[in-house]
Amino acid sequence: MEKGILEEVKKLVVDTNCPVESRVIAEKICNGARITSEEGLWLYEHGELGWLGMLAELIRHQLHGNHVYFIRNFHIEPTNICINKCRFCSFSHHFSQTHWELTVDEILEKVCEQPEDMQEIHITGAVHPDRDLYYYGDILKQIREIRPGLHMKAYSAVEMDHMIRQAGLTIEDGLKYLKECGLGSIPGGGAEIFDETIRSDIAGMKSSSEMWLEIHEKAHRLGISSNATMLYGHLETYTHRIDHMDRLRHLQDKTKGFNAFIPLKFKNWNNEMAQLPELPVVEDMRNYAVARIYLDNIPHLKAYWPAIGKKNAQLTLSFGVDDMDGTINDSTKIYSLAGAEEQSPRFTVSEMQEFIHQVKRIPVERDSRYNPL
Ligand code: V47
Repeated sequence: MEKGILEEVKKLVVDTNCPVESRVIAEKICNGARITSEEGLWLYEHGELGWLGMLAELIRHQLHGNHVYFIRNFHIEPTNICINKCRFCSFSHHFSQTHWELTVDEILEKVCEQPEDMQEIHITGAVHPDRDLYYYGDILKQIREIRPGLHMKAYSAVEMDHMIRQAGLTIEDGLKYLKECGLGSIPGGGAEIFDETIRSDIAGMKSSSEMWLEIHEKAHRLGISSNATMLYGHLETYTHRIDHMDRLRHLQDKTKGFNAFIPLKFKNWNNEMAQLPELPVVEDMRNYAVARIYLDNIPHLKAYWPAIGKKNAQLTLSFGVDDMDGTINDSTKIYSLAGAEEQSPRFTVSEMQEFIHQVKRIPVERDSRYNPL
């Protein structure tokens, strides 16, 4: 398959009927060279869906062959009480007016309910005003006691910024402490869009882009890997998306600590930005493809299927995606509250395998470090 695509791409390189920009970009991709931010912007502005998909698939195939990764995982969302007032958020107490917080015992109970073969817990939620590093560190320690083999991907950089400041520590010492408590990696949430003007409009009170990047950089230097997200399809332009990915690509050149990039499509239910229409699926697929092409140094491109629905997630496998997040086990509400079609997101392992087989790919169950199991 790769050979077929490579031949097609090579034809494009010499096809003088194609715009010169597309030939230059195709040639770079054939040679494994990096595209510039201007070229990235050109892809967004002029790249036709099938053409972008072909380029992204070539890269994906060179990196991962026909494998599609997935993990047995579940989420814990500790609270919806939040100091931030992000206008796109349907989860926090600000819009719903209902306040809740799980007790530590309730969290531990949820962990105990999960099957023994669970690989990863993903903990993220709102930024509670009163909880600090030691509170959240204790949760990790207690989960580790119950399930020593469970990888803990916990607390977005935005949550960490607040909890570490509450405890009066430096970012570095805070991260070291969480690592001692059992933190395995950091989820990609809170990145939203790095452009400072758009960020302050949609998420004005949230930690800055600089702080998000600083926390991930410091974590990588301490040997803690992480993911990166991008919230798209709201007020941002293509230039803002390229700027966002460019900041990630730059950091990744320095640290190599990002495992996966996860585009997150803005969903418009029950939030202060509900008047904005959601993007058409074609735009989602173009966005996945450009991300795969632009982020040449982040190994995995992940589709978060609870956000876009199972059918669309299956389509992303033809636009550069190699990672289908996880089985989830109906444990997250962030997207169902924002209007995602998956109101009780859940895949059994055999359903996930069948889902991947349907598009003629090979399902590979992985651990949190992408080792095949
Ligand atoms: O930062 C919140 C997004 C993120 C909406 O690291 C919304 O493996 C769209 O980061 N419409 C949290 N998006 C979730 C997250 C994540 C998800 C899956 C996997 C990983 C990983 C990380 O959810 C927030 C924000 O960008 N979000 N509300 C909304 N209405």
